[in-house]
Amino acid sequence: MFRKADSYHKCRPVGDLDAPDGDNTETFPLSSDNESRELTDGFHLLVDALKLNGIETIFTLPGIPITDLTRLAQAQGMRVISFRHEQHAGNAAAAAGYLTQKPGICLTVSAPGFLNGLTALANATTNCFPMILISGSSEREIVDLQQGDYEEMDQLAIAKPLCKAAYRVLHAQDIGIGIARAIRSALSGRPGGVYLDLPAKLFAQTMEAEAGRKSLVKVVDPAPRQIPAPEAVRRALAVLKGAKRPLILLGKGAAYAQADAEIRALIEKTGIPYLPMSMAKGLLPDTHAQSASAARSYVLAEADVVMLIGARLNWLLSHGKGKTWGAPNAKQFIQIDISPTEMDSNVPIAAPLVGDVGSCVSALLAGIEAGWAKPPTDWTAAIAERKDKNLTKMAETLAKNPSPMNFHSALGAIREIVKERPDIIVVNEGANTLDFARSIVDMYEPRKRLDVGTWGIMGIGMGFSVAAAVTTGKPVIAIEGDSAFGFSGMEVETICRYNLPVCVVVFNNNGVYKGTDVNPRGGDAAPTVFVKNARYELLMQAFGGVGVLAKTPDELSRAIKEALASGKPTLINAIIDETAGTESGRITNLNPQSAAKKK
Ligand code: ADP
Ligand code: TPW
Repeated sequence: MFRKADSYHKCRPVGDLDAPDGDNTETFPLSSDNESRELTDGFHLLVDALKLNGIETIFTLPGIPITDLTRLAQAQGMRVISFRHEQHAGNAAAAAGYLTQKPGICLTVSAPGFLNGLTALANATTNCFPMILISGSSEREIVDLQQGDYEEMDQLAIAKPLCKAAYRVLHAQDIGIGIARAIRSALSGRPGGVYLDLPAKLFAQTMEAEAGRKSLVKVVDPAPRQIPAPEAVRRALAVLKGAKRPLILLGKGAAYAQADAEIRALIEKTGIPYLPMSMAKGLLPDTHAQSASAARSYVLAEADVVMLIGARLNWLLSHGKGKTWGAPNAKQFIQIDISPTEMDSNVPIAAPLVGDVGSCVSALLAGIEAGWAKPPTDWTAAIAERKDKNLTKMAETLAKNPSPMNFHSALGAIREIVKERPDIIVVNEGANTLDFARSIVDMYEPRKRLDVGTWGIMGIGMGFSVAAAVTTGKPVIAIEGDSAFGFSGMEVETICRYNLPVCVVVFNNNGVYKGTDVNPRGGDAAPTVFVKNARYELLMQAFGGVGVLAKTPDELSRAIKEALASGKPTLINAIIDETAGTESGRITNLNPQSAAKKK
């Protein structure tokens, strides 16, 4: 952990580029009479502070001033996963945070590296995933006077509005408290992204090792349980009891909370039908009798009481109002959320239950006496009828085998594989590829589905896949639109370098949404189309992985099975009919031109 202040920086430059004016080698300022005094420095304190708090992995891209930090972290036994672009390191950190309930760490260089990581930090905050973006920064004195330092930027000011909290550490003795504050901010209450600004000078600062050791902080109970008030529990139970057509809506906050057994018990004991939001799929198996996914429109419109568990009434739920939700003001909402200000954000919440999902659900369970009446059968039977009808329709569609493949036939093959291997993690992005996969590929276990989340952001694919493989050791299937894949495609090299069991399936329909647009004036290609018949599989082969071209569901299925059996990085170029799909998938209505048409 700590070492005699002798060798580390004497034998290697602090930076990884030669300083413009020559030697940039630094030595510790030891006086002759304390040659054996034990010292530590910013580099070591940072690694020690993270390890002390059980953080074992760093997602990064090296450069001045953090190169040595990445080397030291690895030398000290941390897993250091080095990416080709900071956004993907940041996305990996965010997904790791979501999967493990420990903040994922993304470490970047200053200005441009920091900015590349910032999208991921903002996205993590939007998704309520805990992560910490740690960026090296330039000399404060020069930045503040805007004198033009190497990669000069006031990073702290820029990060602040885009994350939950932002801190800067100026002195080595404050590293311990800085890391502690970052961890607690990321994890407590509503989880989110935290920015930690570390000026280059800090890393080489030395202090007495013993004082350094004492300055470190092991955070006690970083995400304290938040117990709901008893009267709030009683109110929620009363509203639930009065319901004739109750519905439970599970969101990714419920999945994050890891209260899987309690949630399942609540749903099964009450007998209430439930709908999982995209990343809550698998919290209970999608094949569960009470799942109302296949009757989604019906239950949203008809339910009279809706209990939200870790889900916001944002655009993904039409803000809790409008046509989707049936007759105006005909519903009562119960909402379980750790963030008090989430209540009444879009519509009035009749019974707010502020607390962590585990505590709130346990409190509700405790209040449900043995004689709890299950929902009226006319409600559950009406749902079952619609479900059956829609599932039969889906089965008919999946049974077709068109040539070329369409989204359904390709996803039908993946659906069967996930059914056989429910421990696989599915990463999913694109437009049609996302929307169809969400409804076709059933999930069976909690936190096995990672996708574009609250923003519907493209580019999470390879970063999330790397994080999923690294943090769980489980195989990953990344179901990617060809446009979506392009945002992080270079990270296939990262996947090969760490030999991760990731199988990327590119749904290749020659463009964004589809590949059929034509420029009416001739000349340049239309903005949404790509090079036709692109050979994405060769990208994986370039780095020693397996690349396969699949034109039929059988070929696709065989290639995925081989990837799962071998554990080798694999990319399958799945050729999809370029006329299949719709503009923007299922959110066509959000396109300005369709809004204008409606007027
Ligand atoms: P989805 O997109 O799946 O509908 P959202 O991201 O909109 O889900 O909502 C997640 C919600 O869960 C957020 O409002 C967040 O505050 C909440 N949340 C996150 N973790 C917890 C937790 N441990 N307990 C209670 N609520 C939580
Ligand atoms: C960071 C806008 C939404 S979906 C999409 C884009 C560019 C790609 C759709 O094409 P793809 O999928 O992936 O080939 P498919 O199945 O329909 O063929 N930039 C960012 N985020 C978003 N959401 C966009 C642009 C977008």
